[in-house]
Amino acid sequence: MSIQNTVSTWNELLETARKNTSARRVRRPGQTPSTAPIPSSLHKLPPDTAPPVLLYRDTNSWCPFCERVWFALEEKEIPFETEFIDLSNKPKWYTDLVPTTLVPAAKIEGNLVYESKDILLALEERFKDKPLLPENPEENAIAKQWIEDAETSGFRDWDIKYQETW
Ligand SMILES: N[C@@H](CCC(=O)N[C@@H](CS)C(=O)NCC(=O)O)C(=O)O
Repeated sequence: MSIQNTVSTWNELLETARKNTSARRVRRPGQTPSTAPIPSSLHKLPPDTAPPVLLYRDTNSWCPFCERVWFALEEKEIPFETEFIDLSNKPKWYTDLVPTTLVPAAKIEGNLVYESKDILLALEERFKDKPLLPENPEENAIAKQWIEDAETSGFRDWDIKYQETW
């Protein structure tokens, strides 16, 4: 078989992806990123209702601090919108808005929260239906320490610690 016959078209790849994942993406012609995931809980909102959370994240989709906030939003089934920030050319409105000028940041019902740890804790506090942290106070404290460690020691160190713990 020639190489040409083994290469899928974008549409074939899209079909394969659709069959194998429930995630849906929206096309963003002429923008970066060129596609973006559609939050799985947006459909829970009544029509013409603004989602309670606006997430500011990187255009690259590699920021681990943004990813953990995104995971939490999806796991907790919170409807949200995303605003992408180009880290190589941050807009002035963003650097004026967020004191650290880093991503992620979020507006939770209009209130600005930045630092991924603080966003995670604020989401947990405000949206209690699907808690991600354990109820047991001792376990809760350990989980919060992990959230802290992932930020201060880096994700690689935290991964090693996690594997050693379990
Ligand atoms: N402690 C911060 C770290 C965030 C962070 O380092 N974000 C990086 C992207 S992964 C960033 O905004 N970099 C842009 C810059 O340094 O100007 C948090 O947990 O939110």
